[in-house]
Amino acid sequence: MDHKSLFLRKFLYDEGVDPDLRRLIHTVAVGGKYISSLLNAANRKMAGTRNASAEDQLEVDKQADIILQDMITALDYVAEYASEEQETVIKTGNQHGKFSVSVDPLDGSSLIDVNLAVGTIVGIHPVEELIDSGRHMLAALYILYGPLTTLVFTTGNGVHEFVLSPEGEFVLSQKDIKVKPKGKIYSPGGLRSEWTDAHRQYIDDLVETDYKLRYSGGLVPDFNQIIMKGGGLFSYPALKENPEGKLRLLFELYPLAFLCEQAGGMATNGIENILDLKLEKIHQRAPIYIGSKQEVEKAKEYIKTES
Ligand code: AFP
Repeated sequence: MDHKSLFLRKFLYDEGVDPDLRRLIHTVAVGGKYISSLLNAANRKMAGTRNASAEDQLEVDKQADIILQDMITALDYVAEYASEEQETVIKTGNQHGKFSVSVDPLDGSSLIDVNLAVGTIVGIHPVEELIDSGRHMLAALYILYGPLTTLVFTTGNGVHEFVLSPEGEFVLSQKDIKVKPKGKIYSPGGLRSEWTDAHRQYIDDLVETDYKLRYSGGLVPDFNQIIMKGGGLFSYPALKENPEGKLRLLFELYPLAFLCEQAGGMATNGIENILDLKLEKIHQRAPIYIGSKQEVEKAKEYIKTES
């Protein structure tokens, strides 16, 4: 490793990030290392069976949730832990708790058995704001478990990517990542037969203007590709039978919307900005169009014809 490599902890310190927020982000990063090694263990295909010590093999997404819950709730400045894997918010009872943390421990876990990339998504809110909107977020990050394990985060001062080195450190790989006003790739979301007319017309417009289809079925790798390829459009739309779509506002959409806006992009449910949507319940879903401003604005034009 180049001796000038910038580790995550040093980068956060140099950026002047609040010390407790620095420690929380680093704790999540360490949890990501444990999850990365969990995914590389052969036993992931043995879930539902019993290991040598007759312990039940948990699904990896539940194992990932246990890792992150144990590490995050042990921090005395964390007040609440909300997980996509759990029905209710865990209140730590910490007297000095100042952060509420939302976690999608392992998004896309159904893709693991076909060896496709999956990810962890984390949002960090001031304790008094978790169940409100996304506008007060202090930090957002995702960890992508692919050929490399990468961590992409923002604390409201740009978007930066770190890669997990063989030595086990997250090392800065890209600083101040930006999304261009217009991209070349799109992810349409859902089943075509379930799309509304407005969504279908919008996607057909992108196809007719030579956008390339990029869709793995994993939100984190698909969104990461939009960010790292400099732009484009990811969508999971309102569906005829499910007008709220599939993706969860608190656990998935708020963090990615914060990251995308920090990278100069945009995120909407077709009508309002994602970060302005009011959260009424923790497993609330919402449609999403996220990525380059031009594509997202165009989506709003199509969707408003339907509302
Ligand atoms: P799983 O977590 O059940 O694998 O779903 C992954 C996901 O929530 C998200 O990662 C994808 O963007 C979306 O589903 C893909 O959904 P479709 O398979 O309906 O396109």
